Amino acid sequence: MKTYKIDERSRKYRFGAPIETESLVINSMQKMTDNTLKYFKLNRKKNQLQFIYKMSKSDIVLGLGENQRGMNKRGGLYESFCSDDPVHTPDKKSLYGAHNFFILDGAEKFGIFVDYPSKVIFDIGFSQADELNITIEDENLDLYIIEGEGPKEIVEAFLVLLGDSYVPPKWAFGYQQSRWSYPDSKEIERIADSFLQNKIPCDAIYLDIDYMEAYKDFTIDEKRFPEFKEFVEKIKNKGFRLIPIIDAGVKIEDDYIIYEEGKKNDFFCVDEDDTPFVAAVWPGKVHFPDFLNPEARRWFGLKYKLLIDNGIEGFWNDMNEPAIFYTEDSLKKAISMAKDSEDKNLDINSYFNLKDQFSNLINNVEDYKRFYHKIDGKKISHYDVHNLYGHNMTRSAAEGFKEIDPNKRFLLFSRASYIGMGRYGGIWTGDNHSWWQHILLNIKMMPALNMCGFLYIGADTGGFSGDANSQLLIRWSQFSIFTPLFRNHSALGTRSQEPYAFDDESTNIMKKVIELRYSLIPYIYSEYMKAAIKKILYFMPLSFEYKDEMSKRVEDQLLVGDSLMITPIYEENAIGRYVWLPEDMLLCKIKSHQDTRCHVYKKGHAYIDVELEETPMFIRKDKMMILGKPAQNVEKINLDELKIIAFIEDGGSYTYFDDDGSTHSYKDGNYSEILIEIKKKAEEYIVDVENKGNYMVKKIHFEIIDIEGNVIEKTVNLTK
Ligand code: MIG
Repeated sequence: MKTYKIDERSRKYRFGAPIETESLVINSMQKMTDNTLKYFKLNRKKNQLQFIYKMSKSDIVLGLGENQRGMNKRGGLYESFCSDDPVHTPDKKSLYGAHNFFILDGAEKFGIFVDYPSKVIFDIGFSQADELNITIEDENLDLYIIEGEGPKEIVEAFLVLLGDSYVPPKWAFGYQQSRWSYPDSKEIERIADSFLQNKIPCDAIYLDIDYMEAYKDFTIDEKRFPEFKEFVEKIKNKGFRLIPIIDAGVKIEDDYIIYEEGKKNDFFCVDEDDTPFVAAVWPGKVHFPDFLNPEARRWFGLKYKLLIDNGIEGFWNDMNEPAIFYTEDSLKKAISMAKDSEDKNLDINSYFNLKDQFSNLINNVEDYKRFYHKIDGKKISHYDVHNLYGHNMTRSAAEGFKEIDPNKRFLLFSRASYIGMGRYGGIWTGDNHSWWQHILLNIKMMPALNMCGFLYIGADTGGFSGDANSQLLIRWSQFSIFTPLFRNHSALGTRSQEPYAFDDESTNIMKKVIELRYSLIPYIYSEYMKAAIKKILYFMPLSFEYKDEMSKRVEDQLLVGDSLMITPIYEENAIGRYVWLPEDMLLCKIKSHQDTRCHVYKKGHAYIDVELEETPMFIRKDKMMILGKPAQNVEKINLDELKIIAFIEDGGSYTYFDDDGSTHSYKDGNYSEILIEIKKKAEEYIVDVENKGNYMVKKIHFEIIDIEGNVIEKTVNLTK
């Protein structure tokens, strides 16, 4: 083992000669003479490394990104192995992402990143209540340990190692409508018109796999989408962007250009005999582009231009674990077994064995061991780098965009991911269900994903599989208005769940909830951009800011940005809930931007009433929330006048951020900031507003609420 110092907080331990994942962006390292591994006991066996930490009673474990169970991961067994598993029940050990970073907050405090691209097992007090155990089946590994005073400082030190976060265009903070699938241009237009008729804001409509010709990447089905370019423009003129899906597998079909080029240039993953590996997914038989090969990555990334040239400005990358429905060999084996059984009187065990042959065809781990990548001329088993596949597909797209249109921000998010992919795109959390439990899972996952460097995140609002009722969609949306990606998506064959798909009353509530999202965009965007630029968190567990014991245990409330604590309703038929207030806070219940009721709540436990049409949010003490007026889409939002609701005891400040929303020039300092300060002097409040930059607000209305609930109103006109 070799030890390197990265900076004051972070140390790297290298075992053997691991594969470079390129997940971190570290510029310098210093070899250390002190080679003792901190915190963990190392158990080294042949082909295995195991790290053991004895937990004390009060230790909590936070992180691991996209995973099941609690925000506190204690008690669970998790396996990092990107998996296309559409049934997210609590017993599942792997979902689509591999996010091997967590922090331990307790007697000792540290963060750990296991930079290993194949399976990692995290046994966090599952086998033995007080033992944390990390196991890999390999002797080669990079391990990072990050230290800091508290969980927040540790995570922020880790985010620095991850580099600059992906930033989408500003319109991607609008509401987005999806379904598998809106089958043709007529249906898409009908959806767009329904939003306009109902006056429900929306910025994007999704194209799922049926827009393609025979599920071939970068093609358009001309019958269902004739004159695609003109159609994209027509929908854009109505105020909506179209977001097509891109799948990982490339259809094997003569004269299909992507297939031909990939084959000619050896850009596909190969099998044992060096011939392109064949798997079956939606298009039937496919090859998988070797995204770990830089040339193949560049080739595929530049193909997005075929759609960009039609006016497309955003994409979602799917099936990139990669998902495999079956491989030829395994299907043949199953079929021959079925044939052999045909005339036999099967006993029950043989029957189940036969049945398993078929049900185990999908995403079979053995198949991941049967194909290879080429890295620096060396042939590497896919299994050994499995978790880097989706990451590099999304990297391929992001690097493509940079070449195609360097200063433009594109929308991009992926299903599979590895830590570090947050530089290239966002993620959605895959195929959840229209289950109330999945709202809670969504709430718990968001801060864990942020800790792993993913800022542009969200779940299928309303649930993907299963049928949603209107109440579920409303309550879920009241949470999703705070997630950077706010997209309603549902599966083939399920009940329609567009915001207007239920009764009139529900439509009206959904309209107001989505309008609230648009009112909140000045705050959400400002907080997102500050998080991206300063490498801080957007979502946080309460314990990152409040040091009381209760705040460590609360799992269904989140801090959102600098000013808000949210307490979503996630139980069916609930008309209120219990909340924990680590300090005095101001509860605002919002029915619409004209109908907001705020009350001061004292520190402690409380029960709050929240009717179906109300979205609750707490403004923290000495903090302020900034609101604009809703509009049909993000570009139509008028930011001339903003409203600030502030909850002030002694005084507080807020930095409001804005920029052009469409280019990368914020990186060169091209953005605006308004520094707002409220001070209490004697019995008076003094408001100070300093205006820097170009994207300007003309007027701010202040509603300052003091600790007794008195309201003081003020209006400030801004000058440059
Ligand atoms: O095997 O493209 O997670 O969002 O609608 C299913 C169809 C493939 C899985 C994605 C889902 C998408 C669906 N896809």
